[in-house]
Amino acid sequence: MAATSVKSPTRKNGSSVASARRLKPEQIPGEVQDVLASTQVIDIHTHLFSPAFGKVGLWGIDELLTYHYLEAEFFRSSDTTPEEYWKLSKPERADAIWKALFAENSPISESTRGVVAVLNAFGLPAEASGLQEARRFFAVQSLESHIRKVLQIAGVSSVVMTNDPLDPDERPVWMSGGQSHPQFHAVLRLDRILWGWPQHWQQLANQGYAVDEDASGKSAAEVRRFLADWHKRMRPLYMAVSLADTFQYPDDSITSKILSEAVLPSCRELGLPMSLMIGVRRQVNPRLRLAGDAVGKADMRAVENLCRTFPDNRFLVSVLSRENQHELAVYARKFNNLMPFGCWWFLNNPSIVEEITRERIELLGTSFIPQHSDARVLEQVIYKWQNTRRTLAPILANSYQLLHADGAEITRQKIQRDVNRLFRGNFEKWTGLRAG
Ligand code: FIX
Ligand code: ZN
Repeated sequence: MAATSVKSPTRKNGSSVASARRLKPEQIPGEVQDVLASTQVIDIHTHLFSPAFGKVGLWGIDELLTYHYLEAEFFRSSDTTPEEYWKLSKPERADAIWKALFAENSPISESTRGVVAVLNAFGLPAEASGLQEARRFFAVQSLESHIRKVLQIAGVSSVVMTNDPLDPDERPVWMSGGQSHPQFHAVLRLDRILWGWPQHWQQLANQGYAVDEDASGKSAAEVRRFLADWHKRMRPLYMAVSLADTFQYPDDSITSKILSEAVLPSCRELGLPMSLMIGVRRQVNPRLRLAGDAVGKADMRAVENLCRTFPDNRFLVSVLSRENQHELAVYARKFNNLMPFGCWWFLNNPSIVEEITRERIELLGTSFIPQHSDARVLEQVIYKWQNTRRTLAPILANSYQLLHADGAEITRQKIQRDVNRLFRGNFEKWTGLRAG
C-alpha cells in the first residue's frame, strides 16, 4: 500500500454540519488523513523523561544519532568494532554513525530516515556536512520550550514515561518530590523486581522492606507495601514489565510468585492496569550493549492463563514477535480485560505495522491501541508519529471504503470518533487518565 504524506497535526475547524455530511468513497482518504493529522495522540510507552530528571532525559542530534537502533545498523556498515566504538566520546560516536549511515550510504532504513525527518522538521540540512549546523541549532534550544515545540509538531498531547524505582539515576528525583510536568506521566516499571529479583531483592531489604532471596515469608506483603509507597510518590498510570520470550505462567519461578501474590493484587487495589511486554531475547550479543537484544516467539498461553486467572486485572499487552500478533488479537477477542497495544521495537516498520494493524481492525474493530513510540530521545516522537499516521491513513481509509461498499454511511464525525478511541479513548478508559 503506497505511503501517503501526512501533514503535521493542526486543529481543523470543521463545522458540525460538514462533519455529519455523508462522504463519497473518493472523499474518504482525504478526511481520514485530515482527522489523523489533527487528532493529538497519547504516547502510552516511551523512555522519555520530563525536565525534572535532568540529564536522564535525552534530546538533540548526538543522542538521536547514537540511538541503539542506529548503533546496531552502524556495526553493519563500518569496520569499527564495538570495543573501539565504546571508547569514543558521544560526539565521536555520532560522527562515526553519521559518516557510515548518512554520508557514505543512503539513510533509507526506518531509523536513519527518522533522523532525516527530524532534521527536516526543524529546517536543518540532512546532507553530509549538516551535522555541525544541527549541533549549533540544538545547543541553543531551551528544553521546556523545545519539548512543547517537539510534542506540538509530533501531534502528541502527552507521553508516558518508564520509571524504575530501583534506578539510581531516577530515585533521587522521586525521593525529593518527583515531577509534575503536565505532559509527562509516570509508570511503575518492575523488571528488577519481577525478573531481576536475585540481583535486586537486597535493595528492597536495605530500604526496610522485610523481603528475602526466595521471596518467601512476608516478602509478598512487603513488595505490596513497596508498590504502595511508590504509587504515592509516582502516581503511575500503570505498572509494567518487559518479559523474555521464555516467560511462562503459571510456573514455579519467583517471577510468577511475585506477579500473582504481590503485583497483580496491588494493581487491583490501586486500580492500575498491568503492562506486559513479552518476547525479548536479551543480550544475544552483549558486545552491542543496549543494541544487543533480539526477539523470540513467546508462548501466548501465559497471557491466556493470566487473563483468565485474574479477570479483575486489566492487562495492556504488547508482544515482540511478528508470529505472536495474530494470537494476541485472537486472545483479545476472548478476554475483554486484555488491551493489545503497539507495534513494538523490531515491529515498528511500515511493512509490519500495516499487517498488524489490518488484522487488528479486522478482528477487534477499534478496541485496541495501535501504536506507541518507545522513543528514547525526545525528537524521535516527530518521525515515529509521522510514520504511524502515514501508515494508518490508507489502512483506515480502506476500512471505511469497504464499510461504505457494504452499505454504511461514512461521515467525518464517525471517523473522528474512531480515531479518538484509537489514539486516546482506549488508553484513557483503561487507565482512568482524565481527558486532556
Ligand atoms: O523493555 C522495553 O521497554 C523496550 O522497549 C526497551 O528495552 C528497548 O530497548 C527499546 O527501547 C525498544 O524500542
Ligand atoms: Zn520500551
